[in-house]
Amino acid sequence: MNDTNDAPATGAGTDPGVSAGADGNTGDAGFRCGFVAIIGRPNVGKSTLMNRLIGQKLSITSRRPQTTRHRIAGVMTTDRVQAVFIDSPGFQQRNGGPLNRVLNRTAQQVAQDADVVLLVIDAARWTAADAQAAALLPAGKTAMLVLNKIDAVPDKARLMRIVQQAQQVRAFDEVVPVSARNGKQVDLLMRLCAERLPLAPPMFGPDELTDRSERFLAAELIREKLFRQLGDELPYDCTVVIDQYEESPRLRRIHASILVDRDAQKPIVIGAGGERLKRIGTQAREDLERLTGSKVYLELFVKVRSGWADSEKSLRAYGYE
Ligand SMILES: Nc1nc2c(ncn2[C@@H]2O[C@H](COP(=O)(O)OP(=O)(O)OP(=O)(O)O)[C@@H](O)[C@H]2O)c(=O)[nH]1
Ligand SMILES: [Mg+2]
Repeated sequence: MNDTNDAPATGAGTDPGVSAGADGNTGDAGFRCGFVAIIGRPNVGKSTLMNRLIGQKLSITSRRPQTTRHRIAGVMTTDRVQAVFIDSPGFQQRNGGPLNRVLNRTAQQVAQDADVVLLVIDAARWTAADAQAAALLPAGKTAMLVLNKIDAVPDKARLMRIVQQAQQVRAFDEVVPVSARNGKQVDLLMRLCAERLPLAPPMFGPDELTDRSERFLAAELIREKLFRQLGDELPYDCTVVIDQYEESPRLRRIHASILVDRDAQKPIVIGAGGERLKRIGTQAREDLERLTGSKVYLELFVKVRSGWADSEKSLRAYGYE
């Protein structure tokens, strides 16, 4: 299965429309800067939304739940505001193994540290998992309900019912229906976020897009291709590590390993005659060349590391916070 239904990242918010600060200041004194956490259950489109908000394909997305495993910042800067969006792993209602525990802790921490929290839900329904995520939002924090995927919900009366259900769990400061896929109302969401950020100087340089290294983004892009190529065939216990990353101005030479949990999973990743691994490599290389603006030489290996996701200690060794 090849999941290519990714939203094109054309960018919504070149101008989030914050004029002077609330105190009427202009210039540096009126500059707003802060963190916007993107929270919600798996697969509601959090990463697609962040990419759309910042106008870049930064966070990986796929049709499968639990695509995002690491918090990642996406920075949007204008001459008046800097919004630092934090994409987080989808919030799990079931208490699964160590990986789920770590992912939930990450999501909760992200919400705690933010100036504004966006609870993203699928506009088609309000689920018990949404209610649980809403109930866990820190009290007293600016929180907005984002109903995503409105392109797929023709019945607008349904949205009203969902909003009522959500408001019973948490009094949201704003309710914003959007489509991360086609960008509808994402500029409005950007404006509402910007208005709520505190008056503060920028934390990132004007051209900085993320807090993550190129090496991290490379591993994530390979994992995205793996997820998209494998569909439902492989359980979640695979990850990607970068073994070697050589950087010169016009070339990146990268060796990466895909770690699977069991011997039997290896041929699934490699595919008949190595076809699948080759496709994963080609697609990842193309994305990496776009991201780095340089030529990329990518070599992929598949290795068995039994139990890599079985304990929090080994998860830490593989970069999970
Ligand atoms: N129709 C439609 N689909 C969308 C929209 N936004 C995202 N999707 C799709 O929803 C799926 C999940 O998107 P992601 O952005 O990976 O979702 P996520 O919430 O980050 O998922 P996790 O990282 O697993 O928690 C992908 O197939 C997206 O293409 C939207 O506005 N409309
Ligand atoms: Mg995600």
